[in-house]
Amino acid sequence: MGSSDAPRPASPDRVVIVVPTYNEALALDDLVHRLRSAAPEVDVLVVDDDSPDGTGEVADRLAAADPQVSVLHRSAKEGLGAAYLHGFRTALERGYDVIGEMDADGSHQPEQLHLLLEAIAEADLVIGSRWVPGGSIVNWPRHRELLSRGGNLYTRALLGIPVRDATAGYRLFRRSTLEQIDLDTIDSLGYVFQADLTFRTHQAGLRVTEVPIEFVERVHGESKMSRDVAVESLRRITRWGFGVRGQQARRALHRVVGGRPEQPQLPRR
Ligand SMILES: Nc1nc2c(ncn2[C@@H]2O[C@H](COP(=O)(O)OP(=O)(O)OP(=O)(O)O)[C@@H](O)[C@H]2O)c(=O)[nH]1
Ligand SMILES: [Mg+2]
Repeated sequence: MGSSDAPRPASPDRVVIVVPTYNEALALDDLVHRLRSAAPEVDVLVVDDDSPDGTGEVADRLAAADPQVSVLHRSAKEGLGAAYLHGFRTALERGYDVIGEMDADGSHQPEQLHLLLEAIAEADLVIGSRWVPGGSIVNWPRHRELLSRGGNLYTRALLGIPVRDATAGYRLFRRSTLEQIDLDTIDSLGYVFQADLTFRTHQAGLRVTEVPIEFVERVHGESKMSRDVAVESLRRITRWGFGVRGQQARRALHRVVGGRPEQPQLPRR
């Protein structure tokens, strides 16, 4: 069939999903094949931090076999946020309209990507959410569920953002969102990066939409979640929270002090 007979895509947007990897050799091949067959129009950019288990070579093999898959090799493990920043900058340079995030371990299911792609038409950031009605988790240990629910409750309350799963890592950003939130000033290198970007997007007055997803516990490999990662999150979110509260207090004070002239004036004689 000639290419002119092919159905035109519903949206002309060029989309890339950035997949950060550290020791995901057992999971990556399956994930990339699922992603490419679930959303054939979407490109994949793997960002590997020189994984000792050979993930980088798996990614190279996938890229050699498929022009829509490419790889960034970084020289050392510097955290999830650092890997995503590198991937986002490269995706922006390459001219993509929509830039996404997905874990390599199969927790985020490529077969649900269409839900996020549909929602990005009316949003600046779409989050695949575990904690909105219809969202779910499969085989996640109770302590991880409590950590995620508690962390999200804390984040929402402290930062005042109306997002149920601010720490989730299944997302789509419009390129304009990433251009607006100033990637150069982000220094959250660990998992708190996700909350940081949610907060910045909300602060910029942009539209954040959550769509329910099913989050599945990884089958292969090990979690990179650690005590240090959790402590970094707690520290930073608390600091930002006090920043927000300080701003609100200053604004309220300003309204009181600055509001005096607007008080009803006594008629002059
Ligand atoms: N490039 C890079 N990728 C990372 C780094 N840390 C984590 N990742 C990747 O980020 C994704 C999320 O990490 P996970 O360990 O699955 O974190 P998690 O989903 O919170 O933890 P589990 O639920 O236990 O799997 C995976 O694809 C990891 O391979 C890192 O320092 N560098
Ligand atoms: Mg995971």
